Amino acid sequence: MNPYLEVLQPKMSAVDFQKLSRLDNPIVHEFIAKESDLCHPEKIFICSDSAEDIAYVRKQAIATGEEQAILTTKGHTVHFDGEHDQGRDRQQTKYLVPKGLTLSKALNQIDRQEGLAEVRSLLRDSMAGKTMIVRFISLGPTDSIFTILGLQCTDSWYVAHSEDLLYRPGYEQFVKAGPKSDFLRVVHSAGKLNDDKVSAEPDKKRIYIDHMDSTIYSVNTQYAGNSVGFKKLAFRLAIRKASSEGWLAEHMLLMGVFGPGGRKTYFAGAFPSACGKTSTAMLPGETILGDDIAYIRDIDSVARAVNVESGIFGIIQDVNPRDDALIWKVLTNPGEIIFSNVLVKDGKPYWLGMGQELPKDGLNYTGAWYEGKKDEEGNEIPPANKNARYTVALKALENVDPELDNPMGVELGGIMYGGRDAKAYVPVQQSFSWEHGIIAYGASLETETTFATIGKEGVPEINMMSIQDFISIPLGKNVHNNLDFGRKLKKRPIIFGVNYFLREVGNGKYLNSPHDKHVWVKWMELRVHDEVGALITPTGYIPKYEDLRRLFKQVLGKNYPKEDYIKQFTIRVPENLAKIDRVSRFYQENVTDTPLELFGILYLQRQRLLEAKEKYGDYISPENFEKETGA
Ligand code: SPV
Ligand code: MN
Repeated sequence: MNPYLEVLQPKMSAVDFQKLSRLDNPIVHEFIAKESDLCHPEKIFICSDSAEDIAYVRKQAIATGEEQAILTTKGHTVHFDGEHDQGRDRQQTKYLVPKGLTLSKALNQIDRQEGLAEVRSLLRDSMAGKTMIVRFISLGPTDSIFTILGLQCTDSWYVAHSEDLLYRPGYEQFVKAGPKSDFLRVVHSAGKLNDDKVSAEPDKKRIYIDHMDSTIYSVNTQYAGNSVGFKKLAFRLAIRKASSEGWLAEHMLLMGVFGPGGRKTYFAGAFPSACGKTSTAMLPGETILGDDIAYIRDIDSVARAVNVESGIFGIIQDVNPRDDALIWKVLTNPGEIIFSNVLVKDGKPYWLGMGQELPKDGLNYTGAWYEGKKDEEGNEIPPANKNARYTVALKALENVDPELDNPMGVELGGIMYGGRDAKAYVPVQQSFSWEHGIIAYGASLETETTFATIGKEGVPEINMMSIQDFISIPLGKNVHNNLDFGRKLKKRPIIFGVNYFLREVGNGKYLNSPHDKHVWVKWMELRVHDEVGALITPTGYIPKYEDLRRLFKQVLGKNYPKEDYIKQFTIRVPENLAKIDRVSRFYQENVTDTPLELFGILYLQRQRLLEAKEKYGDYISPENFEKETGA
């Protein structure tokens, strides 16, 4: 027996010890022993992939009060996070950077020694009197070139339960892997809990990423975006790994879109948080593979992608039976679901924008809630948090794609980049080339801060490829990696830019309904197969009116007036020039290693805009643009 097993044995049952010993991997044993020594749990539970262990985690989440079984629908539970723990915490999420190494200054960082000392002191004895749950998971399908193994030590049964819904089990993968050190490690403690079983010391919340040791530390938080280490935290480590190994780890949805004759084309889509990613992935009649994180590899010169996860931690605000029929059905029927930060009244969960009146009182993330209740600053507390969420396994959805667990992934026909851009980009356009798409749509992605992160909402910002919050390599290197990845492919996915948030000049009204994205997706599918033409504008290829009119009818049963098309697809020269200025400035000021190509491609786009302006003025109706040859 190795010395680590020896120290661990007294903390666990004979059965758990047997499960741990079955892993022929002293590196795993050492990690658990080290973290146990630091956090001092009373007991350790080793969670294998067995149905029995998984049921036990679920049972404990309820028994300890982190989840409450107060919802009447079978399988539904509710979890609350603290008032100051309702989103990802950018301020307190930092990279540990060793002396002598630098990261782009746009990234939040702390000296590694200092950060380690701080977070480890916060973790010291954090699990006293509690059980440390050890979970093994597989990021990506199992037994695949995409597989990355992950090991988490946490004292939160809610976190362990969430992981069960969100990831593929990995215990047997660890058994198979033998003494391998190449796995991601996460240590999490919810810290001291108050009577409501909520992290009681939000001011001591820290989320630190140590890429030197492939380890993530998270303490004094329960919000899944901060505590489920395999989500956005492991993603940061994966981005580094991908960068050094020549593949891509992306904040992207994956979906199948049906074309004529039942053809299915797979798309990946990058959108910043709360910009329509999940609702795109769940379009009715299409298939869903994933809504958050994808790994993309070049396999035999073809871009193939997998969903890193196997479940959804989705925003519940605005989910209603009319706009989101599929997920509505899942959320209102029996099955395993964790609701978080919703309002509960008489055994029923309620959320903002659900299409019905909400009760005037109930239980929410602030405890007993009543209409007019105010927070410490005197602001009225909403019935449910805007960032209230549901956690569910993808297999609960009737349109889950059959290739979800294919170890080879799916072949990508297209990639979309979608921001929150009120002023400049048209609702959908296709890039002139891989490089143009990566730079003008991906690297130029702009959004506004939303409720998915703690802090002020509505602040405009660049969100490169929607991974600005998660990037862990120099920003310029990421642009370079993306350019390079496509260049090596024989068959490059077609790149599209989408924008669901364009507003009318003058009155500021949104120009599109949330349903319109279905039409854009169908248009993209046809473009991938070269089955519809397009108009050439300075910023990309845009749809022709006739094609959209036909698709609006076909997909949504709606008439699509020409005036709408013209408003939506008018090229706004001043706004587009201003966008190019902002993007160029961002890279000039923040990124020392920007590939020169970025400035070149933006320069050409500026020239095209200026030439068009010369001919047609500031606001150019799509009717002025020429058809692509052959269209
Ligand atoms: C996001 O905010 O992008 C999410 C949820 O997908 S979180 O887990 O908080 O990252
Ligand atoms: Mn996300």
